[in-house]
Amino acid sequence: MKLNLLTDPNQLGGMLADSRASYEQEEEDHYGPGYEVGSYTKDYNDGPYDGENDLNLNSNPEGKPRILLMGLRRSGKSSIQKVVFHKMSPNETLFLESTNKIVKDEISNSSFVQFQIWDFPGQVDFFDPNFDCEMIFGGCGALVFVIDAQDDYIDALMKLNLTVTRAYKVNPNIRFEVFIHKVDGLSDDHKIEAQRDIHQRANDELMEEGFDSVNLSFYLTSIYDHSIFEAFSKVVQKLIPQLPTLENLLNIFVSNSGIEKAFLFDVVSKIYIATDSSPVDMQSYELCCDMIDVVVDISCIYGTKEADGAAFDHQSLSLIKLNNSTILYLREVNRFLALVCILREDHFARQGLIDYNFVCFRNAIQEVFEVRMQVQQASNNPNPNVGDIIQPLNSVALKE
Ligand SMILES: Nc1nc2c(ncn2[C@@H]2O[C@H](COP(=O)(O)OP(=O)(O)OP(=O)(O)O)[C@@H](O)[C@H]2O)c(=O)[nH]1
Ligand SMILES: [Mg+2]
Repeated sequence: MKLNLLTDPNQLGGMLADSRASYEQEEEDHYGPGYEVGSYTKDYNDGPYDGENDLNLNSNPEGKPRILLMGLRRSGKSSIQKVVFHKMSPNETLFLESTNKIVKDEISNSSFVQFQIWDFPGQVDFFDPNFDCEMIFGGCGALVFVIDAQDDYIDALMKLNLTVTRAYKVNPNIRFEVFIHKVDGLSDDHKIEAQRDIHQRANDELMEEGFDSVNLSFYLTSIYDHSIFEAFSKVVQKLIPQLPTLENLLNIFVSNSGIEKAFLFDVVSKIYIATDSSPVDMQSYELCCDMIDVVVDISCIYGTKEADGAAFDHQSLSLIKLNNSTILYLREVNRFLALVCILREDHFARQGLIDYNFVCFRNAIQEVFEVRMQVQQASNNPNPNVGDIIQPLNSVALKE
């Protein structure tokens, strides 16, 4: 049997050249030719910048990409932030106190995905002179508005409208994401109906006020299942300028290796930063999330304590056979990222091919970020000499 193999490395080289060209074009389209890439990766962490790969998201003028969490009191904002980024168990959120000032959380120290989340108090008042709209919305990448679907949502819709129109006037580039939250208490029919109703009312109101060009995205979420991770994955993905390139690489990898679905995961947060273009079904995503938990837990218990005791390192690799002839296959991509694939057992007979293609894929990802680093270097230093560019590139090479 013959599969459409990627046995010729030049094939991948060609592919990479294409995706790089498109990446550079995207970069221009996204920011315009004069856009200066922020240098936040160097000053963002408390510790010294170690030159490892990281993903500089769509950032604000100070170089710090920001996601705002807004919504009425008790809608679940702090719970979302704690569950997704601080591994709090959903039941513990029952004891969270109401937030009374803006809480800024830097998701940067351990995670590949680097940004700030600002958790707002529910009673925030835009007309308060202390509320600096320019500062808050000016450098914001995404605004997540949380609506409690178990409660009457008329007040929440009014607040949503006020928030969106305020923010849009200051910064029309913000992405507006509406989480219809706590849907764990709703039947399937009720969920769909709530989403339809909220979608319609929110959009109608914006149209009436002349904000036709504002685009709201809606998600059904709950901290009691994986839906909140899935929704946050999508929010974060929209802020990653390299996303089309990553998807392209995943598509090529998947189609040449007989794989059904592949996710590129940020291991710490378990949000996926990219996947191939076949539709995502929730069950596959949940399986892959669970696999990461299994790998990290087993490594914590049985792993050797070398390499600063991290549960996820360059040797992380795992294979789980399910009882329905499906295989889950996890490989480390770099310090923060893992590729998790779902494939049929008979396709795994060609593991050599998959492993070879994986190495090509990992190198390609590496090159994407090298281009990114070059762009950053060049814009930080308008008159670079060769040494300035080559030196940092060496430091991001993967430790094999
Ligand atoms: N059933 C259910 N309850 C949730 C969910 N998310 C949060 N909650 C509960 O909602 C309550 C309020 O959560 P918080 O995270 O404190 O809400 P908040 O929006 O930060 O509230 P303020 O800080 O007062 O603005 C807590 O008791 C949570 O346990 C969910 O997905 N489902
Ligand atoms: Mg709160």
